[in-house]
Amino acid sequence: MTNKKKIILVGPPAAGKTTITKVFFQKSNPKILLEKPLEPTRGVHTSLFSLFNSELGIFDLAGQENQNWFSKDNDIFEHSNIITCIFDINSSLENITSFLNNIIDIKAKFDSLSECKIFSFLHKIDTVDNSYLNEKINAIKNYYKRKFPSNGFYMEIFGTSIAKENYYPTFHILSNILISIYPEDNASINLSEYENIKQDLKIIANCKLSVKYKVLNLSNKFNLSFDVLKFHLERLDKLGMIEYLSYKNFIRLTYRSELLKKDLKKEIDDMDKIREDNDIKLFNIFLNLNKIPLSDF
Ligand SMILES: Nc1nc2c(ncn2[C@@H]2O[C@H](COP(=O)(O)OP(=O)(O)O)[C@@H](O)[C@H]2O)c(=O)[nH]1
Ligand SMILES: [Mg+2]
Repeated sequence: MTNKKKIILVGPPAAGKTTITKVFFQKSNPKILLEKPLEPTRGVHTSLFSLFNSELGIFDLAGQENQNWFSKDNDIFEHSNIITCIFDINSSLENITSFLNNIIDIKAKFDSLSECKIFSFLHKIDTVDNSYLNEKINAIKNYYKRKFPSNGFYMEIFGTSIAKENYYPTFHILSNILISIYPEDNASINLSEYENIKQDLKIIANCKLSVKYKVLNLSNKFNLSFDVLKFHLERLDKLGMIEYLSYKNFIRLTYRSELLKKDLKKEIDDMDKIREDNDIKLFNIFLNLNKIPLSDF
């Protein structure tokens, strides 16, 4: 049996938990999810993946049922590797800390959570300015310094959002959190895979947005054999970077690529410097992530 990893997303209703899961783990278009809100989640929404020889469960807990998660149903938290608490950045300090206090109590209650890491996202930072975000983070940190003056309570707090300018920074935060529960060598990238990812990125960098490309022609454009090109296109499709059109005879870059392209050009010119780059790590993680049917878990 491979090992199991468990990540919980929890927070007040309408904070953005389901949106985050859908946008980053299910390739949903962030533009559409900002315009067309989702139905509130009922109970727990579970997504299962395989990643680096583990079974990874991501549990999105309905905010409407928080009182149950904190009382009679609190065994849902057992054996979590990570609990990510998601708040609307505009929530009051009092609401945020009283929610976090419940999570701290739960962590203390279960032995299986002794190694569990707690993170907080102050989400929807696109609705505030940077100074407000920093003030809020400091206010939360100061509250916990006062509450636990001796040993403290260490928790990383991030500002997140699915809006255009925050999309990749947030994606990188999530990837780094995800990778933090795996041994380092699991996620190391060998030279041939590094070259593969470099080629994936070159295809994105050198295709224009909104243009339909004939797959046959791309083989010439990138000087790749048809099979090698197809290999890269399958990877880019898996990452949600391209979409296939006309029975896979054509491709087009997606909105995910559009957001990535903004920073990509300068990196591509200096590829050797980006071995440790966040985008390479992100590609590596999400290329290794495979959805598994619920019944197999
Ligand atoms: N401005 C803004 N709104 C967001 C963001 N993420 C989610 N939302 C909105 O927040 C609302 C609640 O999202 P949802 O994912 O259903 O929240 P949940 O109850 O925590 O699962 C929806 O209307 C989303 O469009 C974001 O990054 N910025
Ligand atoms: Mg939800």
